[in-house]
Amino acid sequence: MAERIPTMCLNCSTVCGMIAKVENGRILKLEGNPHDPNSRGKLCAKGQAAINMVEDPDRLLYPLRRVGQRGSGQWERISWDAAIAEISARLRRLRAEGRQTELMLQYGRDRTNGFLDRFADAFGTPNKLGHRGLCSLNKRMAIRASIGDTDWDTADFAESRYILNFGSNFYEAHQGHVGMLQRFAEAKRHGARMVTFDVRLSNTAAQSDEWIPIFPGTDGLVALAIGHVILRDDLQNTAFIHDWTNAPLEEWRAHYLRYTPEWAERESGVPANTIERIAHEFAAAAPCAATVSNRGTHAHRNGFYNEWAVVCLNALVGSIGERGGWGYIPGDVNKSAPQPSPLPPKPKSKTELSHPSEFPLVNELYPRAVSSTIYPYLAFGRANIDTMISYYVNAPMSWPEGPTFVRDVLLDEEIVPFHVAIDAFPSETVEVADIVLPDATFLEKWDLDARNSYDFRPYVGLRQPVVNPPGECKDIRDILIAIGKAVDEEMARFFPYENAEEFIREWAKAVPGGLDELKKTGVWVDENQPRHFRPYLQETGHRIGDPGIEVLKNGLVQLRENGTASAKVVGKLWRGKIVRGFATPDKRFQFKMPRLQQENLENDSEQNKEAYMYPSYVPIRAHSSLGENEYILTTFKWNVHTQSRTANQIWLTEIVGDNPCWIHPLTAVKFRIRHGETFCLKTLKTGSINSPTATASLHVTAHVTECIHPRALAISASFGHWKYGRTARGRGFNPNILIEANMDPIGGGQAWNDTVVRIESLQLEETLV
Ligand SMILES: Nc1nc2c(c(=O)[nH]1)N[C@H]1C(S)=C(S)[C@@H](COP(=O)(O)OP(=O)(O)OC[C@H]3O[C@@H](n4cnc5c(=O)[nH]c(N)nc54)[C@H](O)[C@@H]3O)O[C@H]1N2
Ligand SMILES: Nc1nc2c(c(=O)[nH]1)N[C@H]1C(S)=C(S)[C@@H](COP(=O)(O)OP(=O)(O)OC[C@H]3O[C@@H](n4cnc5c(=O)[nH]c(N)nc54)[C@H](O)[C@@H]3O)O[C@H]1N2
Ligand code: SF4
Ligand SMILES: [Mo]
Repeated sequence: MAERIPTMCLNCSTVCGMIAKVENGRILKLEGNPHDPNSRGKLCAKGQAAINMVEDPDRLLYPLRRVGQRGSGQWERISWDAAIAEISARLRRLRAEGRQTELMLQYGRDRTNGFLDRFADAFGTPNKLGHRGLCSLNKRMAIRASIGDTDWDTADFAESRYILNFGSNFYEAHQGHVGMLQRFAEAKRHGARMVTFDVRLSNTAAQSDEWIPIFPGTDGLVALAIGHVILRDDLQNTAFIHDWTNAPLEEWRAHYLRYTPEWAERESGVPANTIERIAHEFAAAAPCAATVSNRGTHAHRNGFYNEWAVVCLNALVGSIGERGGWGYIPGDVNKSAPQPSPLPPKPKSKTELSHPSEFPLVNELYPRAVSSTIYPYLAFGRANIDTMISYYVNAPMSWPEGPTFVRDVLLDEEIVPFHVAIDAFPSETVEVADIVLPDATFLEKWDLDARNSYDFRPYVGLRQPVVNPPGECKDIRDILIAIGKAVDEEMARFFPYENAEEFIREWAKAVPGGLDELKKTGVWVDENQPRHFRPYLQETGHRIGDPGIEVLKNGLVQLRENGTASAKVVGKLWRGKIVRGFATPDKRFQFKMPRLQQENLENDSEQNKEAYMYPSYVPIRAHSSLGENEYILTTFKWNVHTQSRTANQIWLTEIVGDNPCWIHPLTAVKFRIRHGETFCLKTLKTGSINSPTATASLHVTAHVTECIHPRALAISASFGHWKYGRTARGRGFNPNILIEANMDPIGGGQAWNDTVVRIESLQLEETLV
């Protein structure tokens, strides 16, 4: 009889609840866990194909040490004891010499939810650096800056009536995929409508009532123009603006005045009358109206402002926190299940890697998150490291100029003297490592995990081994516990656990029934909490007249503890009650951030500088003077692949095994490129960060389709491996050869969808010859 073991998927970051049917130590089938409040018993194709990941014939099985030159592919098998001894000796020396900041821990899909922090903090390095800046940083920055409570939105799709989608492909990707699309599909059956702005006809656009192709990087301007119409025609929610935003209605009006639908049409190509209509429809559906957005909107040089402008639409119509509106609920599992002590203190040191000086707002709101700077800074001496530990990350594939510049940096032993890769597959990161440690895959390891719940109640899910890892693979926690114990006694204090399971058992004590209960159900939902609507109106429990409670002139309520001089703001007075408000300094939604006038804004007169303290449109300079043969290269996620890491999962690669370049028929005809033919993309790099000006070029195959904006091209980032495994290797193209490190100066996020490319037809060249 097959056993049914609940766990959590990690084939993408949506982390759906999963049940593994296991017999004789092999997985027969992966299904959804109906107890998961987000995914409610459903998995996507990637989740079901994760069996391929476990049984991947190319998996790493043993610790390895490089014997030839770095990158030469020559390895010897070593024991775990030898590997741990070598790594810990190096780390011990760094600590003894006070060189803690010379350890850089580089990670990608880390769902240990705190264990990597424990390791970096215990060691004493601030350089725990993820892929956040490549992923969602601009969006998270804008949300955190405007509401403070969390960095992620959770629209109440189930009860929505109207969804305005700016560049999210949640039918195929997005961090909430399965939970979002199920609920929107339900709402749609009850008459809800969705309008999608995308440069491509994604499957989300296809499932919408309207697809509006948009010129890349102009979503923010369209959102501002929608706001213009709402305010001009007096369709806003005046009470919300008055009570809950940090600027009066007149100030909103004055700012939005300049963003006319006609201007938006000129820049974005979205007809002014469409903008007018959408504004009316959105406002009429409020409060059951919400925006959703993602990398289409924010993965640009002006991404922070674009996202902020989109979020403000919800404030304008007062749909924030409402049923059917734009909600928010923290998705961090540590809020429900705090980390077990002893916890190491956070290191006080800062480096240019953890806190790059050009990004003051990011360093304040989201330290350690600007990713694109890492390799240029290492290469050009702005940062100095001795040891790099890479975990679940593939920088030579995923970073801007990964296969070229980043790979070269990683090959250079002067820049990266010692590199340990903790991976499950022979990746392009493993290629450039000195020591390789084989990790267990997510179906063989332990975590507590959760996301923002589309059911609006916090929950805790369990990831547990459903089969034993093959060879000598070990759970990342076991690896870090072993290294932590071996470095020195002081560090070992924070790793008083026998193994990963013991740590999780301790952690899970925060949940009723603990680990034993979680092992059976896979998930615990905090049913005692009210569903998280209107969180800012929740009463704090304080009353006027309570000892120490003081209401200030601006409505803020502060508490002065018995006899102490310092007071803490605990909420805001609203209609006679003390409520939580937003987690910003003045407890309101931020429509104005005066400090942004001072930040490094690219252009413009003094007059415009003032406008930049509000959500604004910052034109992308490189796009303003596009030559006739120049196009904007965008990239996207395929529904059956996650980043490039599923490319060796054969069921998925049988469905999509290539990444041709989407090109509009008008463009194709102009360059005489036919469907399926190879053509060349070229960029002139500006050298803004990676010094010398240089060109890059890439041969791609054409996917000629009307489903793309005529001035845009699109390539998925799923392929282009030169290592990784027999199924993945040699398929498709890596667009990151063309894309240079280019960050939003405010939000710090990588501008993936801004690259200007020239098309060169190989056919035309041949005819000319
Ligand atoms: N052009 C372009 N580039 C992009 C994007 C894009 O859309 N376009 N997307 C960006 C985004 S959103 C992100 S989040 C980043 C992601 O970039 P990464 O963080 O590099 O990607 P991940 O898929 O999270 O991690 C990939 C690597 O983890 C390793 N791995 C896989 N399974 C395991 C495991 O079980 N254990 C361990 N230890 N390692 C494992 C493999 O080497 C795999 O290649 O890429 C960014 N890069
Ligand atoms: N299947 C799958 N699911 C995933 C992932 C995956 O790799 N594969 N990765 C996970 C991760 S780490 C992330 S960050 C999320 C990403 O989730 P999403 O952001 O939803 O996915 P993307 O494909 O990166 O980008 C969304 C859309 O933006 C469009 N776009 C590009 N430029 C513009 C523009 O200027 N304006 C507009 N309006 N649209 C534009 C693209 O065509 C694409 O359809 O997905 C998560 N889920
Ligand atoms: S969306 Fe698919 S791949 Fe992502 S966690 Fe859910 S089932 Fe797994
Ligand atoms: Mo991402």
